[in-house]
Amino acid sequence: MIDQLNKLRDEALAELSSIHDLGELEVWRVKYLGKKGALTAMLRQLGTLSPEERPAVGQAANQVKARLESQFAEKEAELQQAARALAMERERVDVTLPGRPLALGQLHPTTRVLKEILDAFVTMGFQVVEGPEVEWDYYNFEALNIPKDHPARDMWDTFYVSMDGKPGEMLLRTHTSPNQVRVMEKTRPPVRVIVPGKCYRYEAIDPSHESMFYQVEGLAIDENITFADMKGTLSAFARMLFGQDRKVRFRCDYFPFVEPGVDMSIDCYVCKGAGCRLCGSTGWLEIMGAGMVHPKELERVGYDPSVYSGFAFGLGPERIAMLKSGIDDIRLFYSNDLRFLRQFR
Ligand code: 2NM
Repeated sequence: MIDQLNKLRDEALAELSSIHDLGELEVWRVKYLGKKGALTAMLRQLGTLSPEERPAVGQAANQVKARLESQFAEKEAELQQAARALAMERERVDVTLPGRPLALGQLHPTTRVLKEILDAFVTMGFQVVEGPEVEWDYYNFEALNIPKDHPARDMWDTFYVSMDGKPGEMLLRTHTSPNQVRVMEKTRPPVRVIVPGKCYRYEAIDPSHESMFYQVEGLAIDENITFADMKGTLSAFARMLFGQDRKVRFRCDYFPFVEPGVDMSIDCYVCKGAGCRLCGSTGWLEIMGAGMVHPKELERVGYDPSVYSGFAFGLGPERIAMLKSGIDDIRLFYSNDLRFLRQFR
């Protein structure tokens, strides 16, 4: 029986040496040391031995048991240590790697050019003022010399908001001028304001017309303000945005709220007048409308037109952005195509 015990020990130890993970080790433990294991079975047979044989075999059996248990414990510790090391290795972080870049947003192309436009006028002493996008018919039309039956209304069709008792009296503003009127009602000259904001028109949408767009309008009222002041201010603005060597051109235009009214163009900075696609071979790019505020406007807000005069102007930031960045379709601005928007960093 001692031979059998030694044989069992040698087999068990040989098997143990080829074990590489904790799962196999558990199988080994059950096979040799478990309740129904090989060694346990032999220990049970001790009872069948004669009293003379029993001490020697018993001692040998206990030695084998002790040996297997201690080898098992050693192997278990070794494998647990290896498993921990492996887990550590898997979770290893290379702290010297550069960080992941944050996904930074950027300003919308309209916002960017809006800031540029406002900065230019703020530099010249204008204050930025904002006002309501939903307006009364009075401020959007009547107070701007556009009475209900006047054909000029055709230039600014819009979206009407229904209001109890006053149908058709409230609307989405078609320009930011109503807010200039509000400023004049609230303050006395000198006035130097610039009014940015969203405007709305009932338009047939095409590459140069949207039903929502931005406007920047400006107003300067004081004693002795002349047409020359207007030309000087607007020329300085055009050169700040499009380059100091820009030429400017003013031509007659009609707006009901000014007299005289003009539009301003800059010489085409792409072809320098030679003619190209951007300027439609005219050599000129129209960038804004302007004029001397109509005396009736001044009277309506209580300014004496024999004492005060002034100029007003309006421009579209999307159009300015289109000219500056070579964008050929205004619809790109508000259709949320990230491929378009991400180009403006
Ligand atoms: C333009 C062109 C010309 C304008 C006039 C006024 C007001 F309220 F003072 F009468 N605000 N803006 C004006 C004048 C706007 O946009 C093309």
